[in-house]
Amino acid sequence: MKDLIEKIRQKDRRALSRMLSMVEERDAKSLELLASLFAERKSSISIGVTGPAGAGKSTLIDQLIRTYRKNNQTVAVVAVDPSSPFSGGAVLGDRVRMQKHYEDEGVFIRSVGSRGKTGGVSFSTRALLDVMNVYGTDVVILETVGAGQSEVDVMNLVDTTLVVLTPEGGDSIQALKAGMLEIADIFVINKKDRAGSELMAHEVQTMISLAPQETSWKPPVLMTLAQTGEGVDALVQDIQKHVSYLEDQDHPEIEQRKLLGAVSEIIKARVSQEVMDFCSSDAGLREKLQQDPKTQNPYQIAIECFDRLDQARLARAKASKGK
Ligand SMILES: Nc1nc2c(ncn2[C@@H]2O[C@H](COP(=O)(O)OP(=O)(O)OP(=O)(O)O)[C@@H](O)[C@H]2O)c(=O)[nH]1
Ligand SMILES: [Mg+2]
Repeated sequence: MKDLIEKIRQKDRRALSRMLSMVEERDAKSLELLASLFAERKSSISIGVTGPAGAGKSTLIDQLIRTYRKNNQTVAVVAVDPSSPFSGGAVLGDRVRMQKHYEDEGVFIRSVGSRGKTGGVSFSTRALLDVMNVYGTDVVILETVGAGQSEVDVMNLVDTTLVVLTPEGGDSIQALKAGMLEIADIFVINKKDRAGSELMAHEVQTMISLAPQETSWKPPVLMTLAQTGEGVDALVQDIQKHVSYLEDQDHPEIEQRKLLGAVSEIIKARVSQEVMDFCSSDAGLREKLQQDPKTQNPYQIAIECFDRLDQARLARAKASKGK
């Protein structure tokens, strides 16, 4: 483990990859690893990109990567989205485009799937972002499809949130209803080549002016054509403005709430995994699951699992005292 930590400090790409896998697979040692490395996080720009499916988030991120790479900045991308090009679910064109970045030493792309692990994606995402920060990439970008509360929660992990909307369909309005308005630091109306984009930008402006203003930051509304990169330079400038705005802020009560949120999320992930691991290996539970489901009571089964977990813990505690 010490060896791995040392290699990450020396910016060994393969060590980083191994550590990221350990974190994602919730290796038993990963929590200790994260704890020992946490203080070594370097300051980096962290950007969240969310919005409806197909809005052009990945295309826009591709352009952001290009821009930052031109300035010699290193970039990490974490995609929390099973259909994202980063996880290989996209059309060929996207894959070919991303392939170029995979070959670039200054770019890391990683996707987070729930993959049956308990504790939600929040924990894995947080841990991956922290590892990237320890490694020290200049920019960290998080992509999520804005489909609900869990995506909104994940956006708390980054400093600057871009909400990407398009003039197409009613998805964008739905997204605003689903809480995207509250989390946006910058609005991006993408696909400006499509009819209705000006109107969309105008509507969003109106919504912003009507929404109760909680901070002194007023989210700008930008228009982009992600396929060609049009509007991306202005976007990068606004991201920088937001980063500077945050640097001037000091909100201890928000920091405190974030810390509490982080602790409870880490505990939840660990506890739910421990309980699930125990219960799924429990012979009593397996036997019940093999019986006629109609005769079974799920609450009762859960209670019995908890009882056996308590007993196992007690036995472990006694054994360690006896040593
Ligand atoms: N016309 C037009 N098409 C675009 C633009 N930006 C992206 N697209 C296309 O829109 C489609 C979806 O783009 P993606 O970047 O995969 O969108 P996404 O938001 O990442 O999609 P998911 O990850 O599946 O939610 C692709 O076919 C892109 O080529 C744009 O500015 N104009
Ligand atoms: Mg995508």
